Amino acid sequence: MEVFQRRMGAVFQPLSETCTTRSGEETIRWQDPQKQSFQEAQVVELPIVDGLHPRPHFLPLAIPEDLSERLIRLHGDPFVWWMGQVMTFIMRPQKELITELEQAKKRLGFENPIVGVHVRRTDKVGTEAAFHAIEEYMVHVENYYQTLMRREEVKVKRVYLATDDDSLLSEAKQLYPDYEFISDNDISKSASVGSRYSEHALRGVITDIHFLSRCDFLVCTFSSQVCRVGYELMQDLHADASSYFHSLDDIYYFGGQNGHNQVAIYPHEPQNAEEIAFQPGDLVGVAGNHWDGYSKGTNRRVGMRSGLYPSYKVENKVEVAKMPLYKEADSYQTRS
Ligand SMILES: Nc1nc2c(ncn2[C@@H]2O[C@H](COP(=O)(O)OP(=O)(O)O)[C@@H](O)[C@H]2O)c(=O)[nH]1
Ligand SMILES: [Mg+2]
Repeated sequence: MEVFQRRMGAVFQPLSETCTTRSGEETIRWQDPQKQSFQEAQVVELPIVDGLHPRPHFLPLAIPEDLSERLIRLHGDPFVWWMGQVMTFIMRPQKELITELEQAKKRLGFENPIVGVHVRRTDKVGTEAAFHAIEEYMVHVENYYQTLMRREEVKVKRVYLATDDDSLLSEAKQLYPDYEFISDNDISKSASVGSRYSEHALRGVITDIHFLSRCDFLVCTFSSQVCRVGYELMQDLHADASSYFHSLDDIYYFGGQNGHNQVAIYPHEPQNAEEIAFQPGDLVGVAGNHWDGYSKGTNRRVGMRSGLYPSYKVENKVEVAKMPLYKEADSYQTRS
């Protein structure tokens, strides 16, 4: 824990200038915020988000009520914008890191337009995600540039390649000689399972996430937290960057989130045994998008059976929660 705090302090500014220690007169574990013991405690210890109980309404994927009306009107995925704000704050760089990132930008020749490709391999493949060859990513990179070239002249098709597989850069360069790959192979080497917990590797992954967030479009697997953070940070730099990505696997999620629901906007009659039915207004718990026009999920009104449905027949349900300042904590709401 201390090592973690020291390392994070070396790269990011502290979350608070005044609240800098985790010790206090009353230290309690997370509990119902309406209890007096919670309100009087100086320090509340939080477990990892999956273990948080009771589960407050303001957990992801909720957005703050006071911003909700404007956010829903202006942004294609309000929660991602909100998390982008939170992450941009948490990751405010120390001076030294700013200099390092500026130097890396010059050294690597990072310039827009550029498409960010994140390829997560090593320990993830076969455990939490499937293997995807570079060709699967490059189809979407090429699509992006074909569309862009109809609007403007593109002299160089640049790709920022972030990966924990240090053999991928040379493979990509060989297969795609008409692209310019911007990538730091030493960072990929440092991301190997044996060395990724060093301070050097920490700076490497921060650098990769920083440049992914500065790309014009991301092609990656949202099963990886690395790309999801890049996508979140990206939202701070555009009015609405909610569609500036292509994920080869999962839809966007926040690890440990409360359920992700959609609302049916058109009725659906199953065309075969694999599909589910719904009526406009039904709540659909979404499990994933097959990226072929169909998503998979459960009609919460009818029961537990999950099945396929056309993705265009639903829209995201944006969860809204009160996120008051600490002094107003008695108005926190929880659900068990
Ligand atoms: N530098 C760098 N490190 C990576 C990259 N992808 C994965 N890693 C390493 O792998 C770790 C994976 O972290 P984790 O939060 O578990 O994300 P996930 O397993 O990809 O969902 C990161 O903290 C890095 O150490 C990458 O593209 N660049
Ligand atoms: Mg992981």
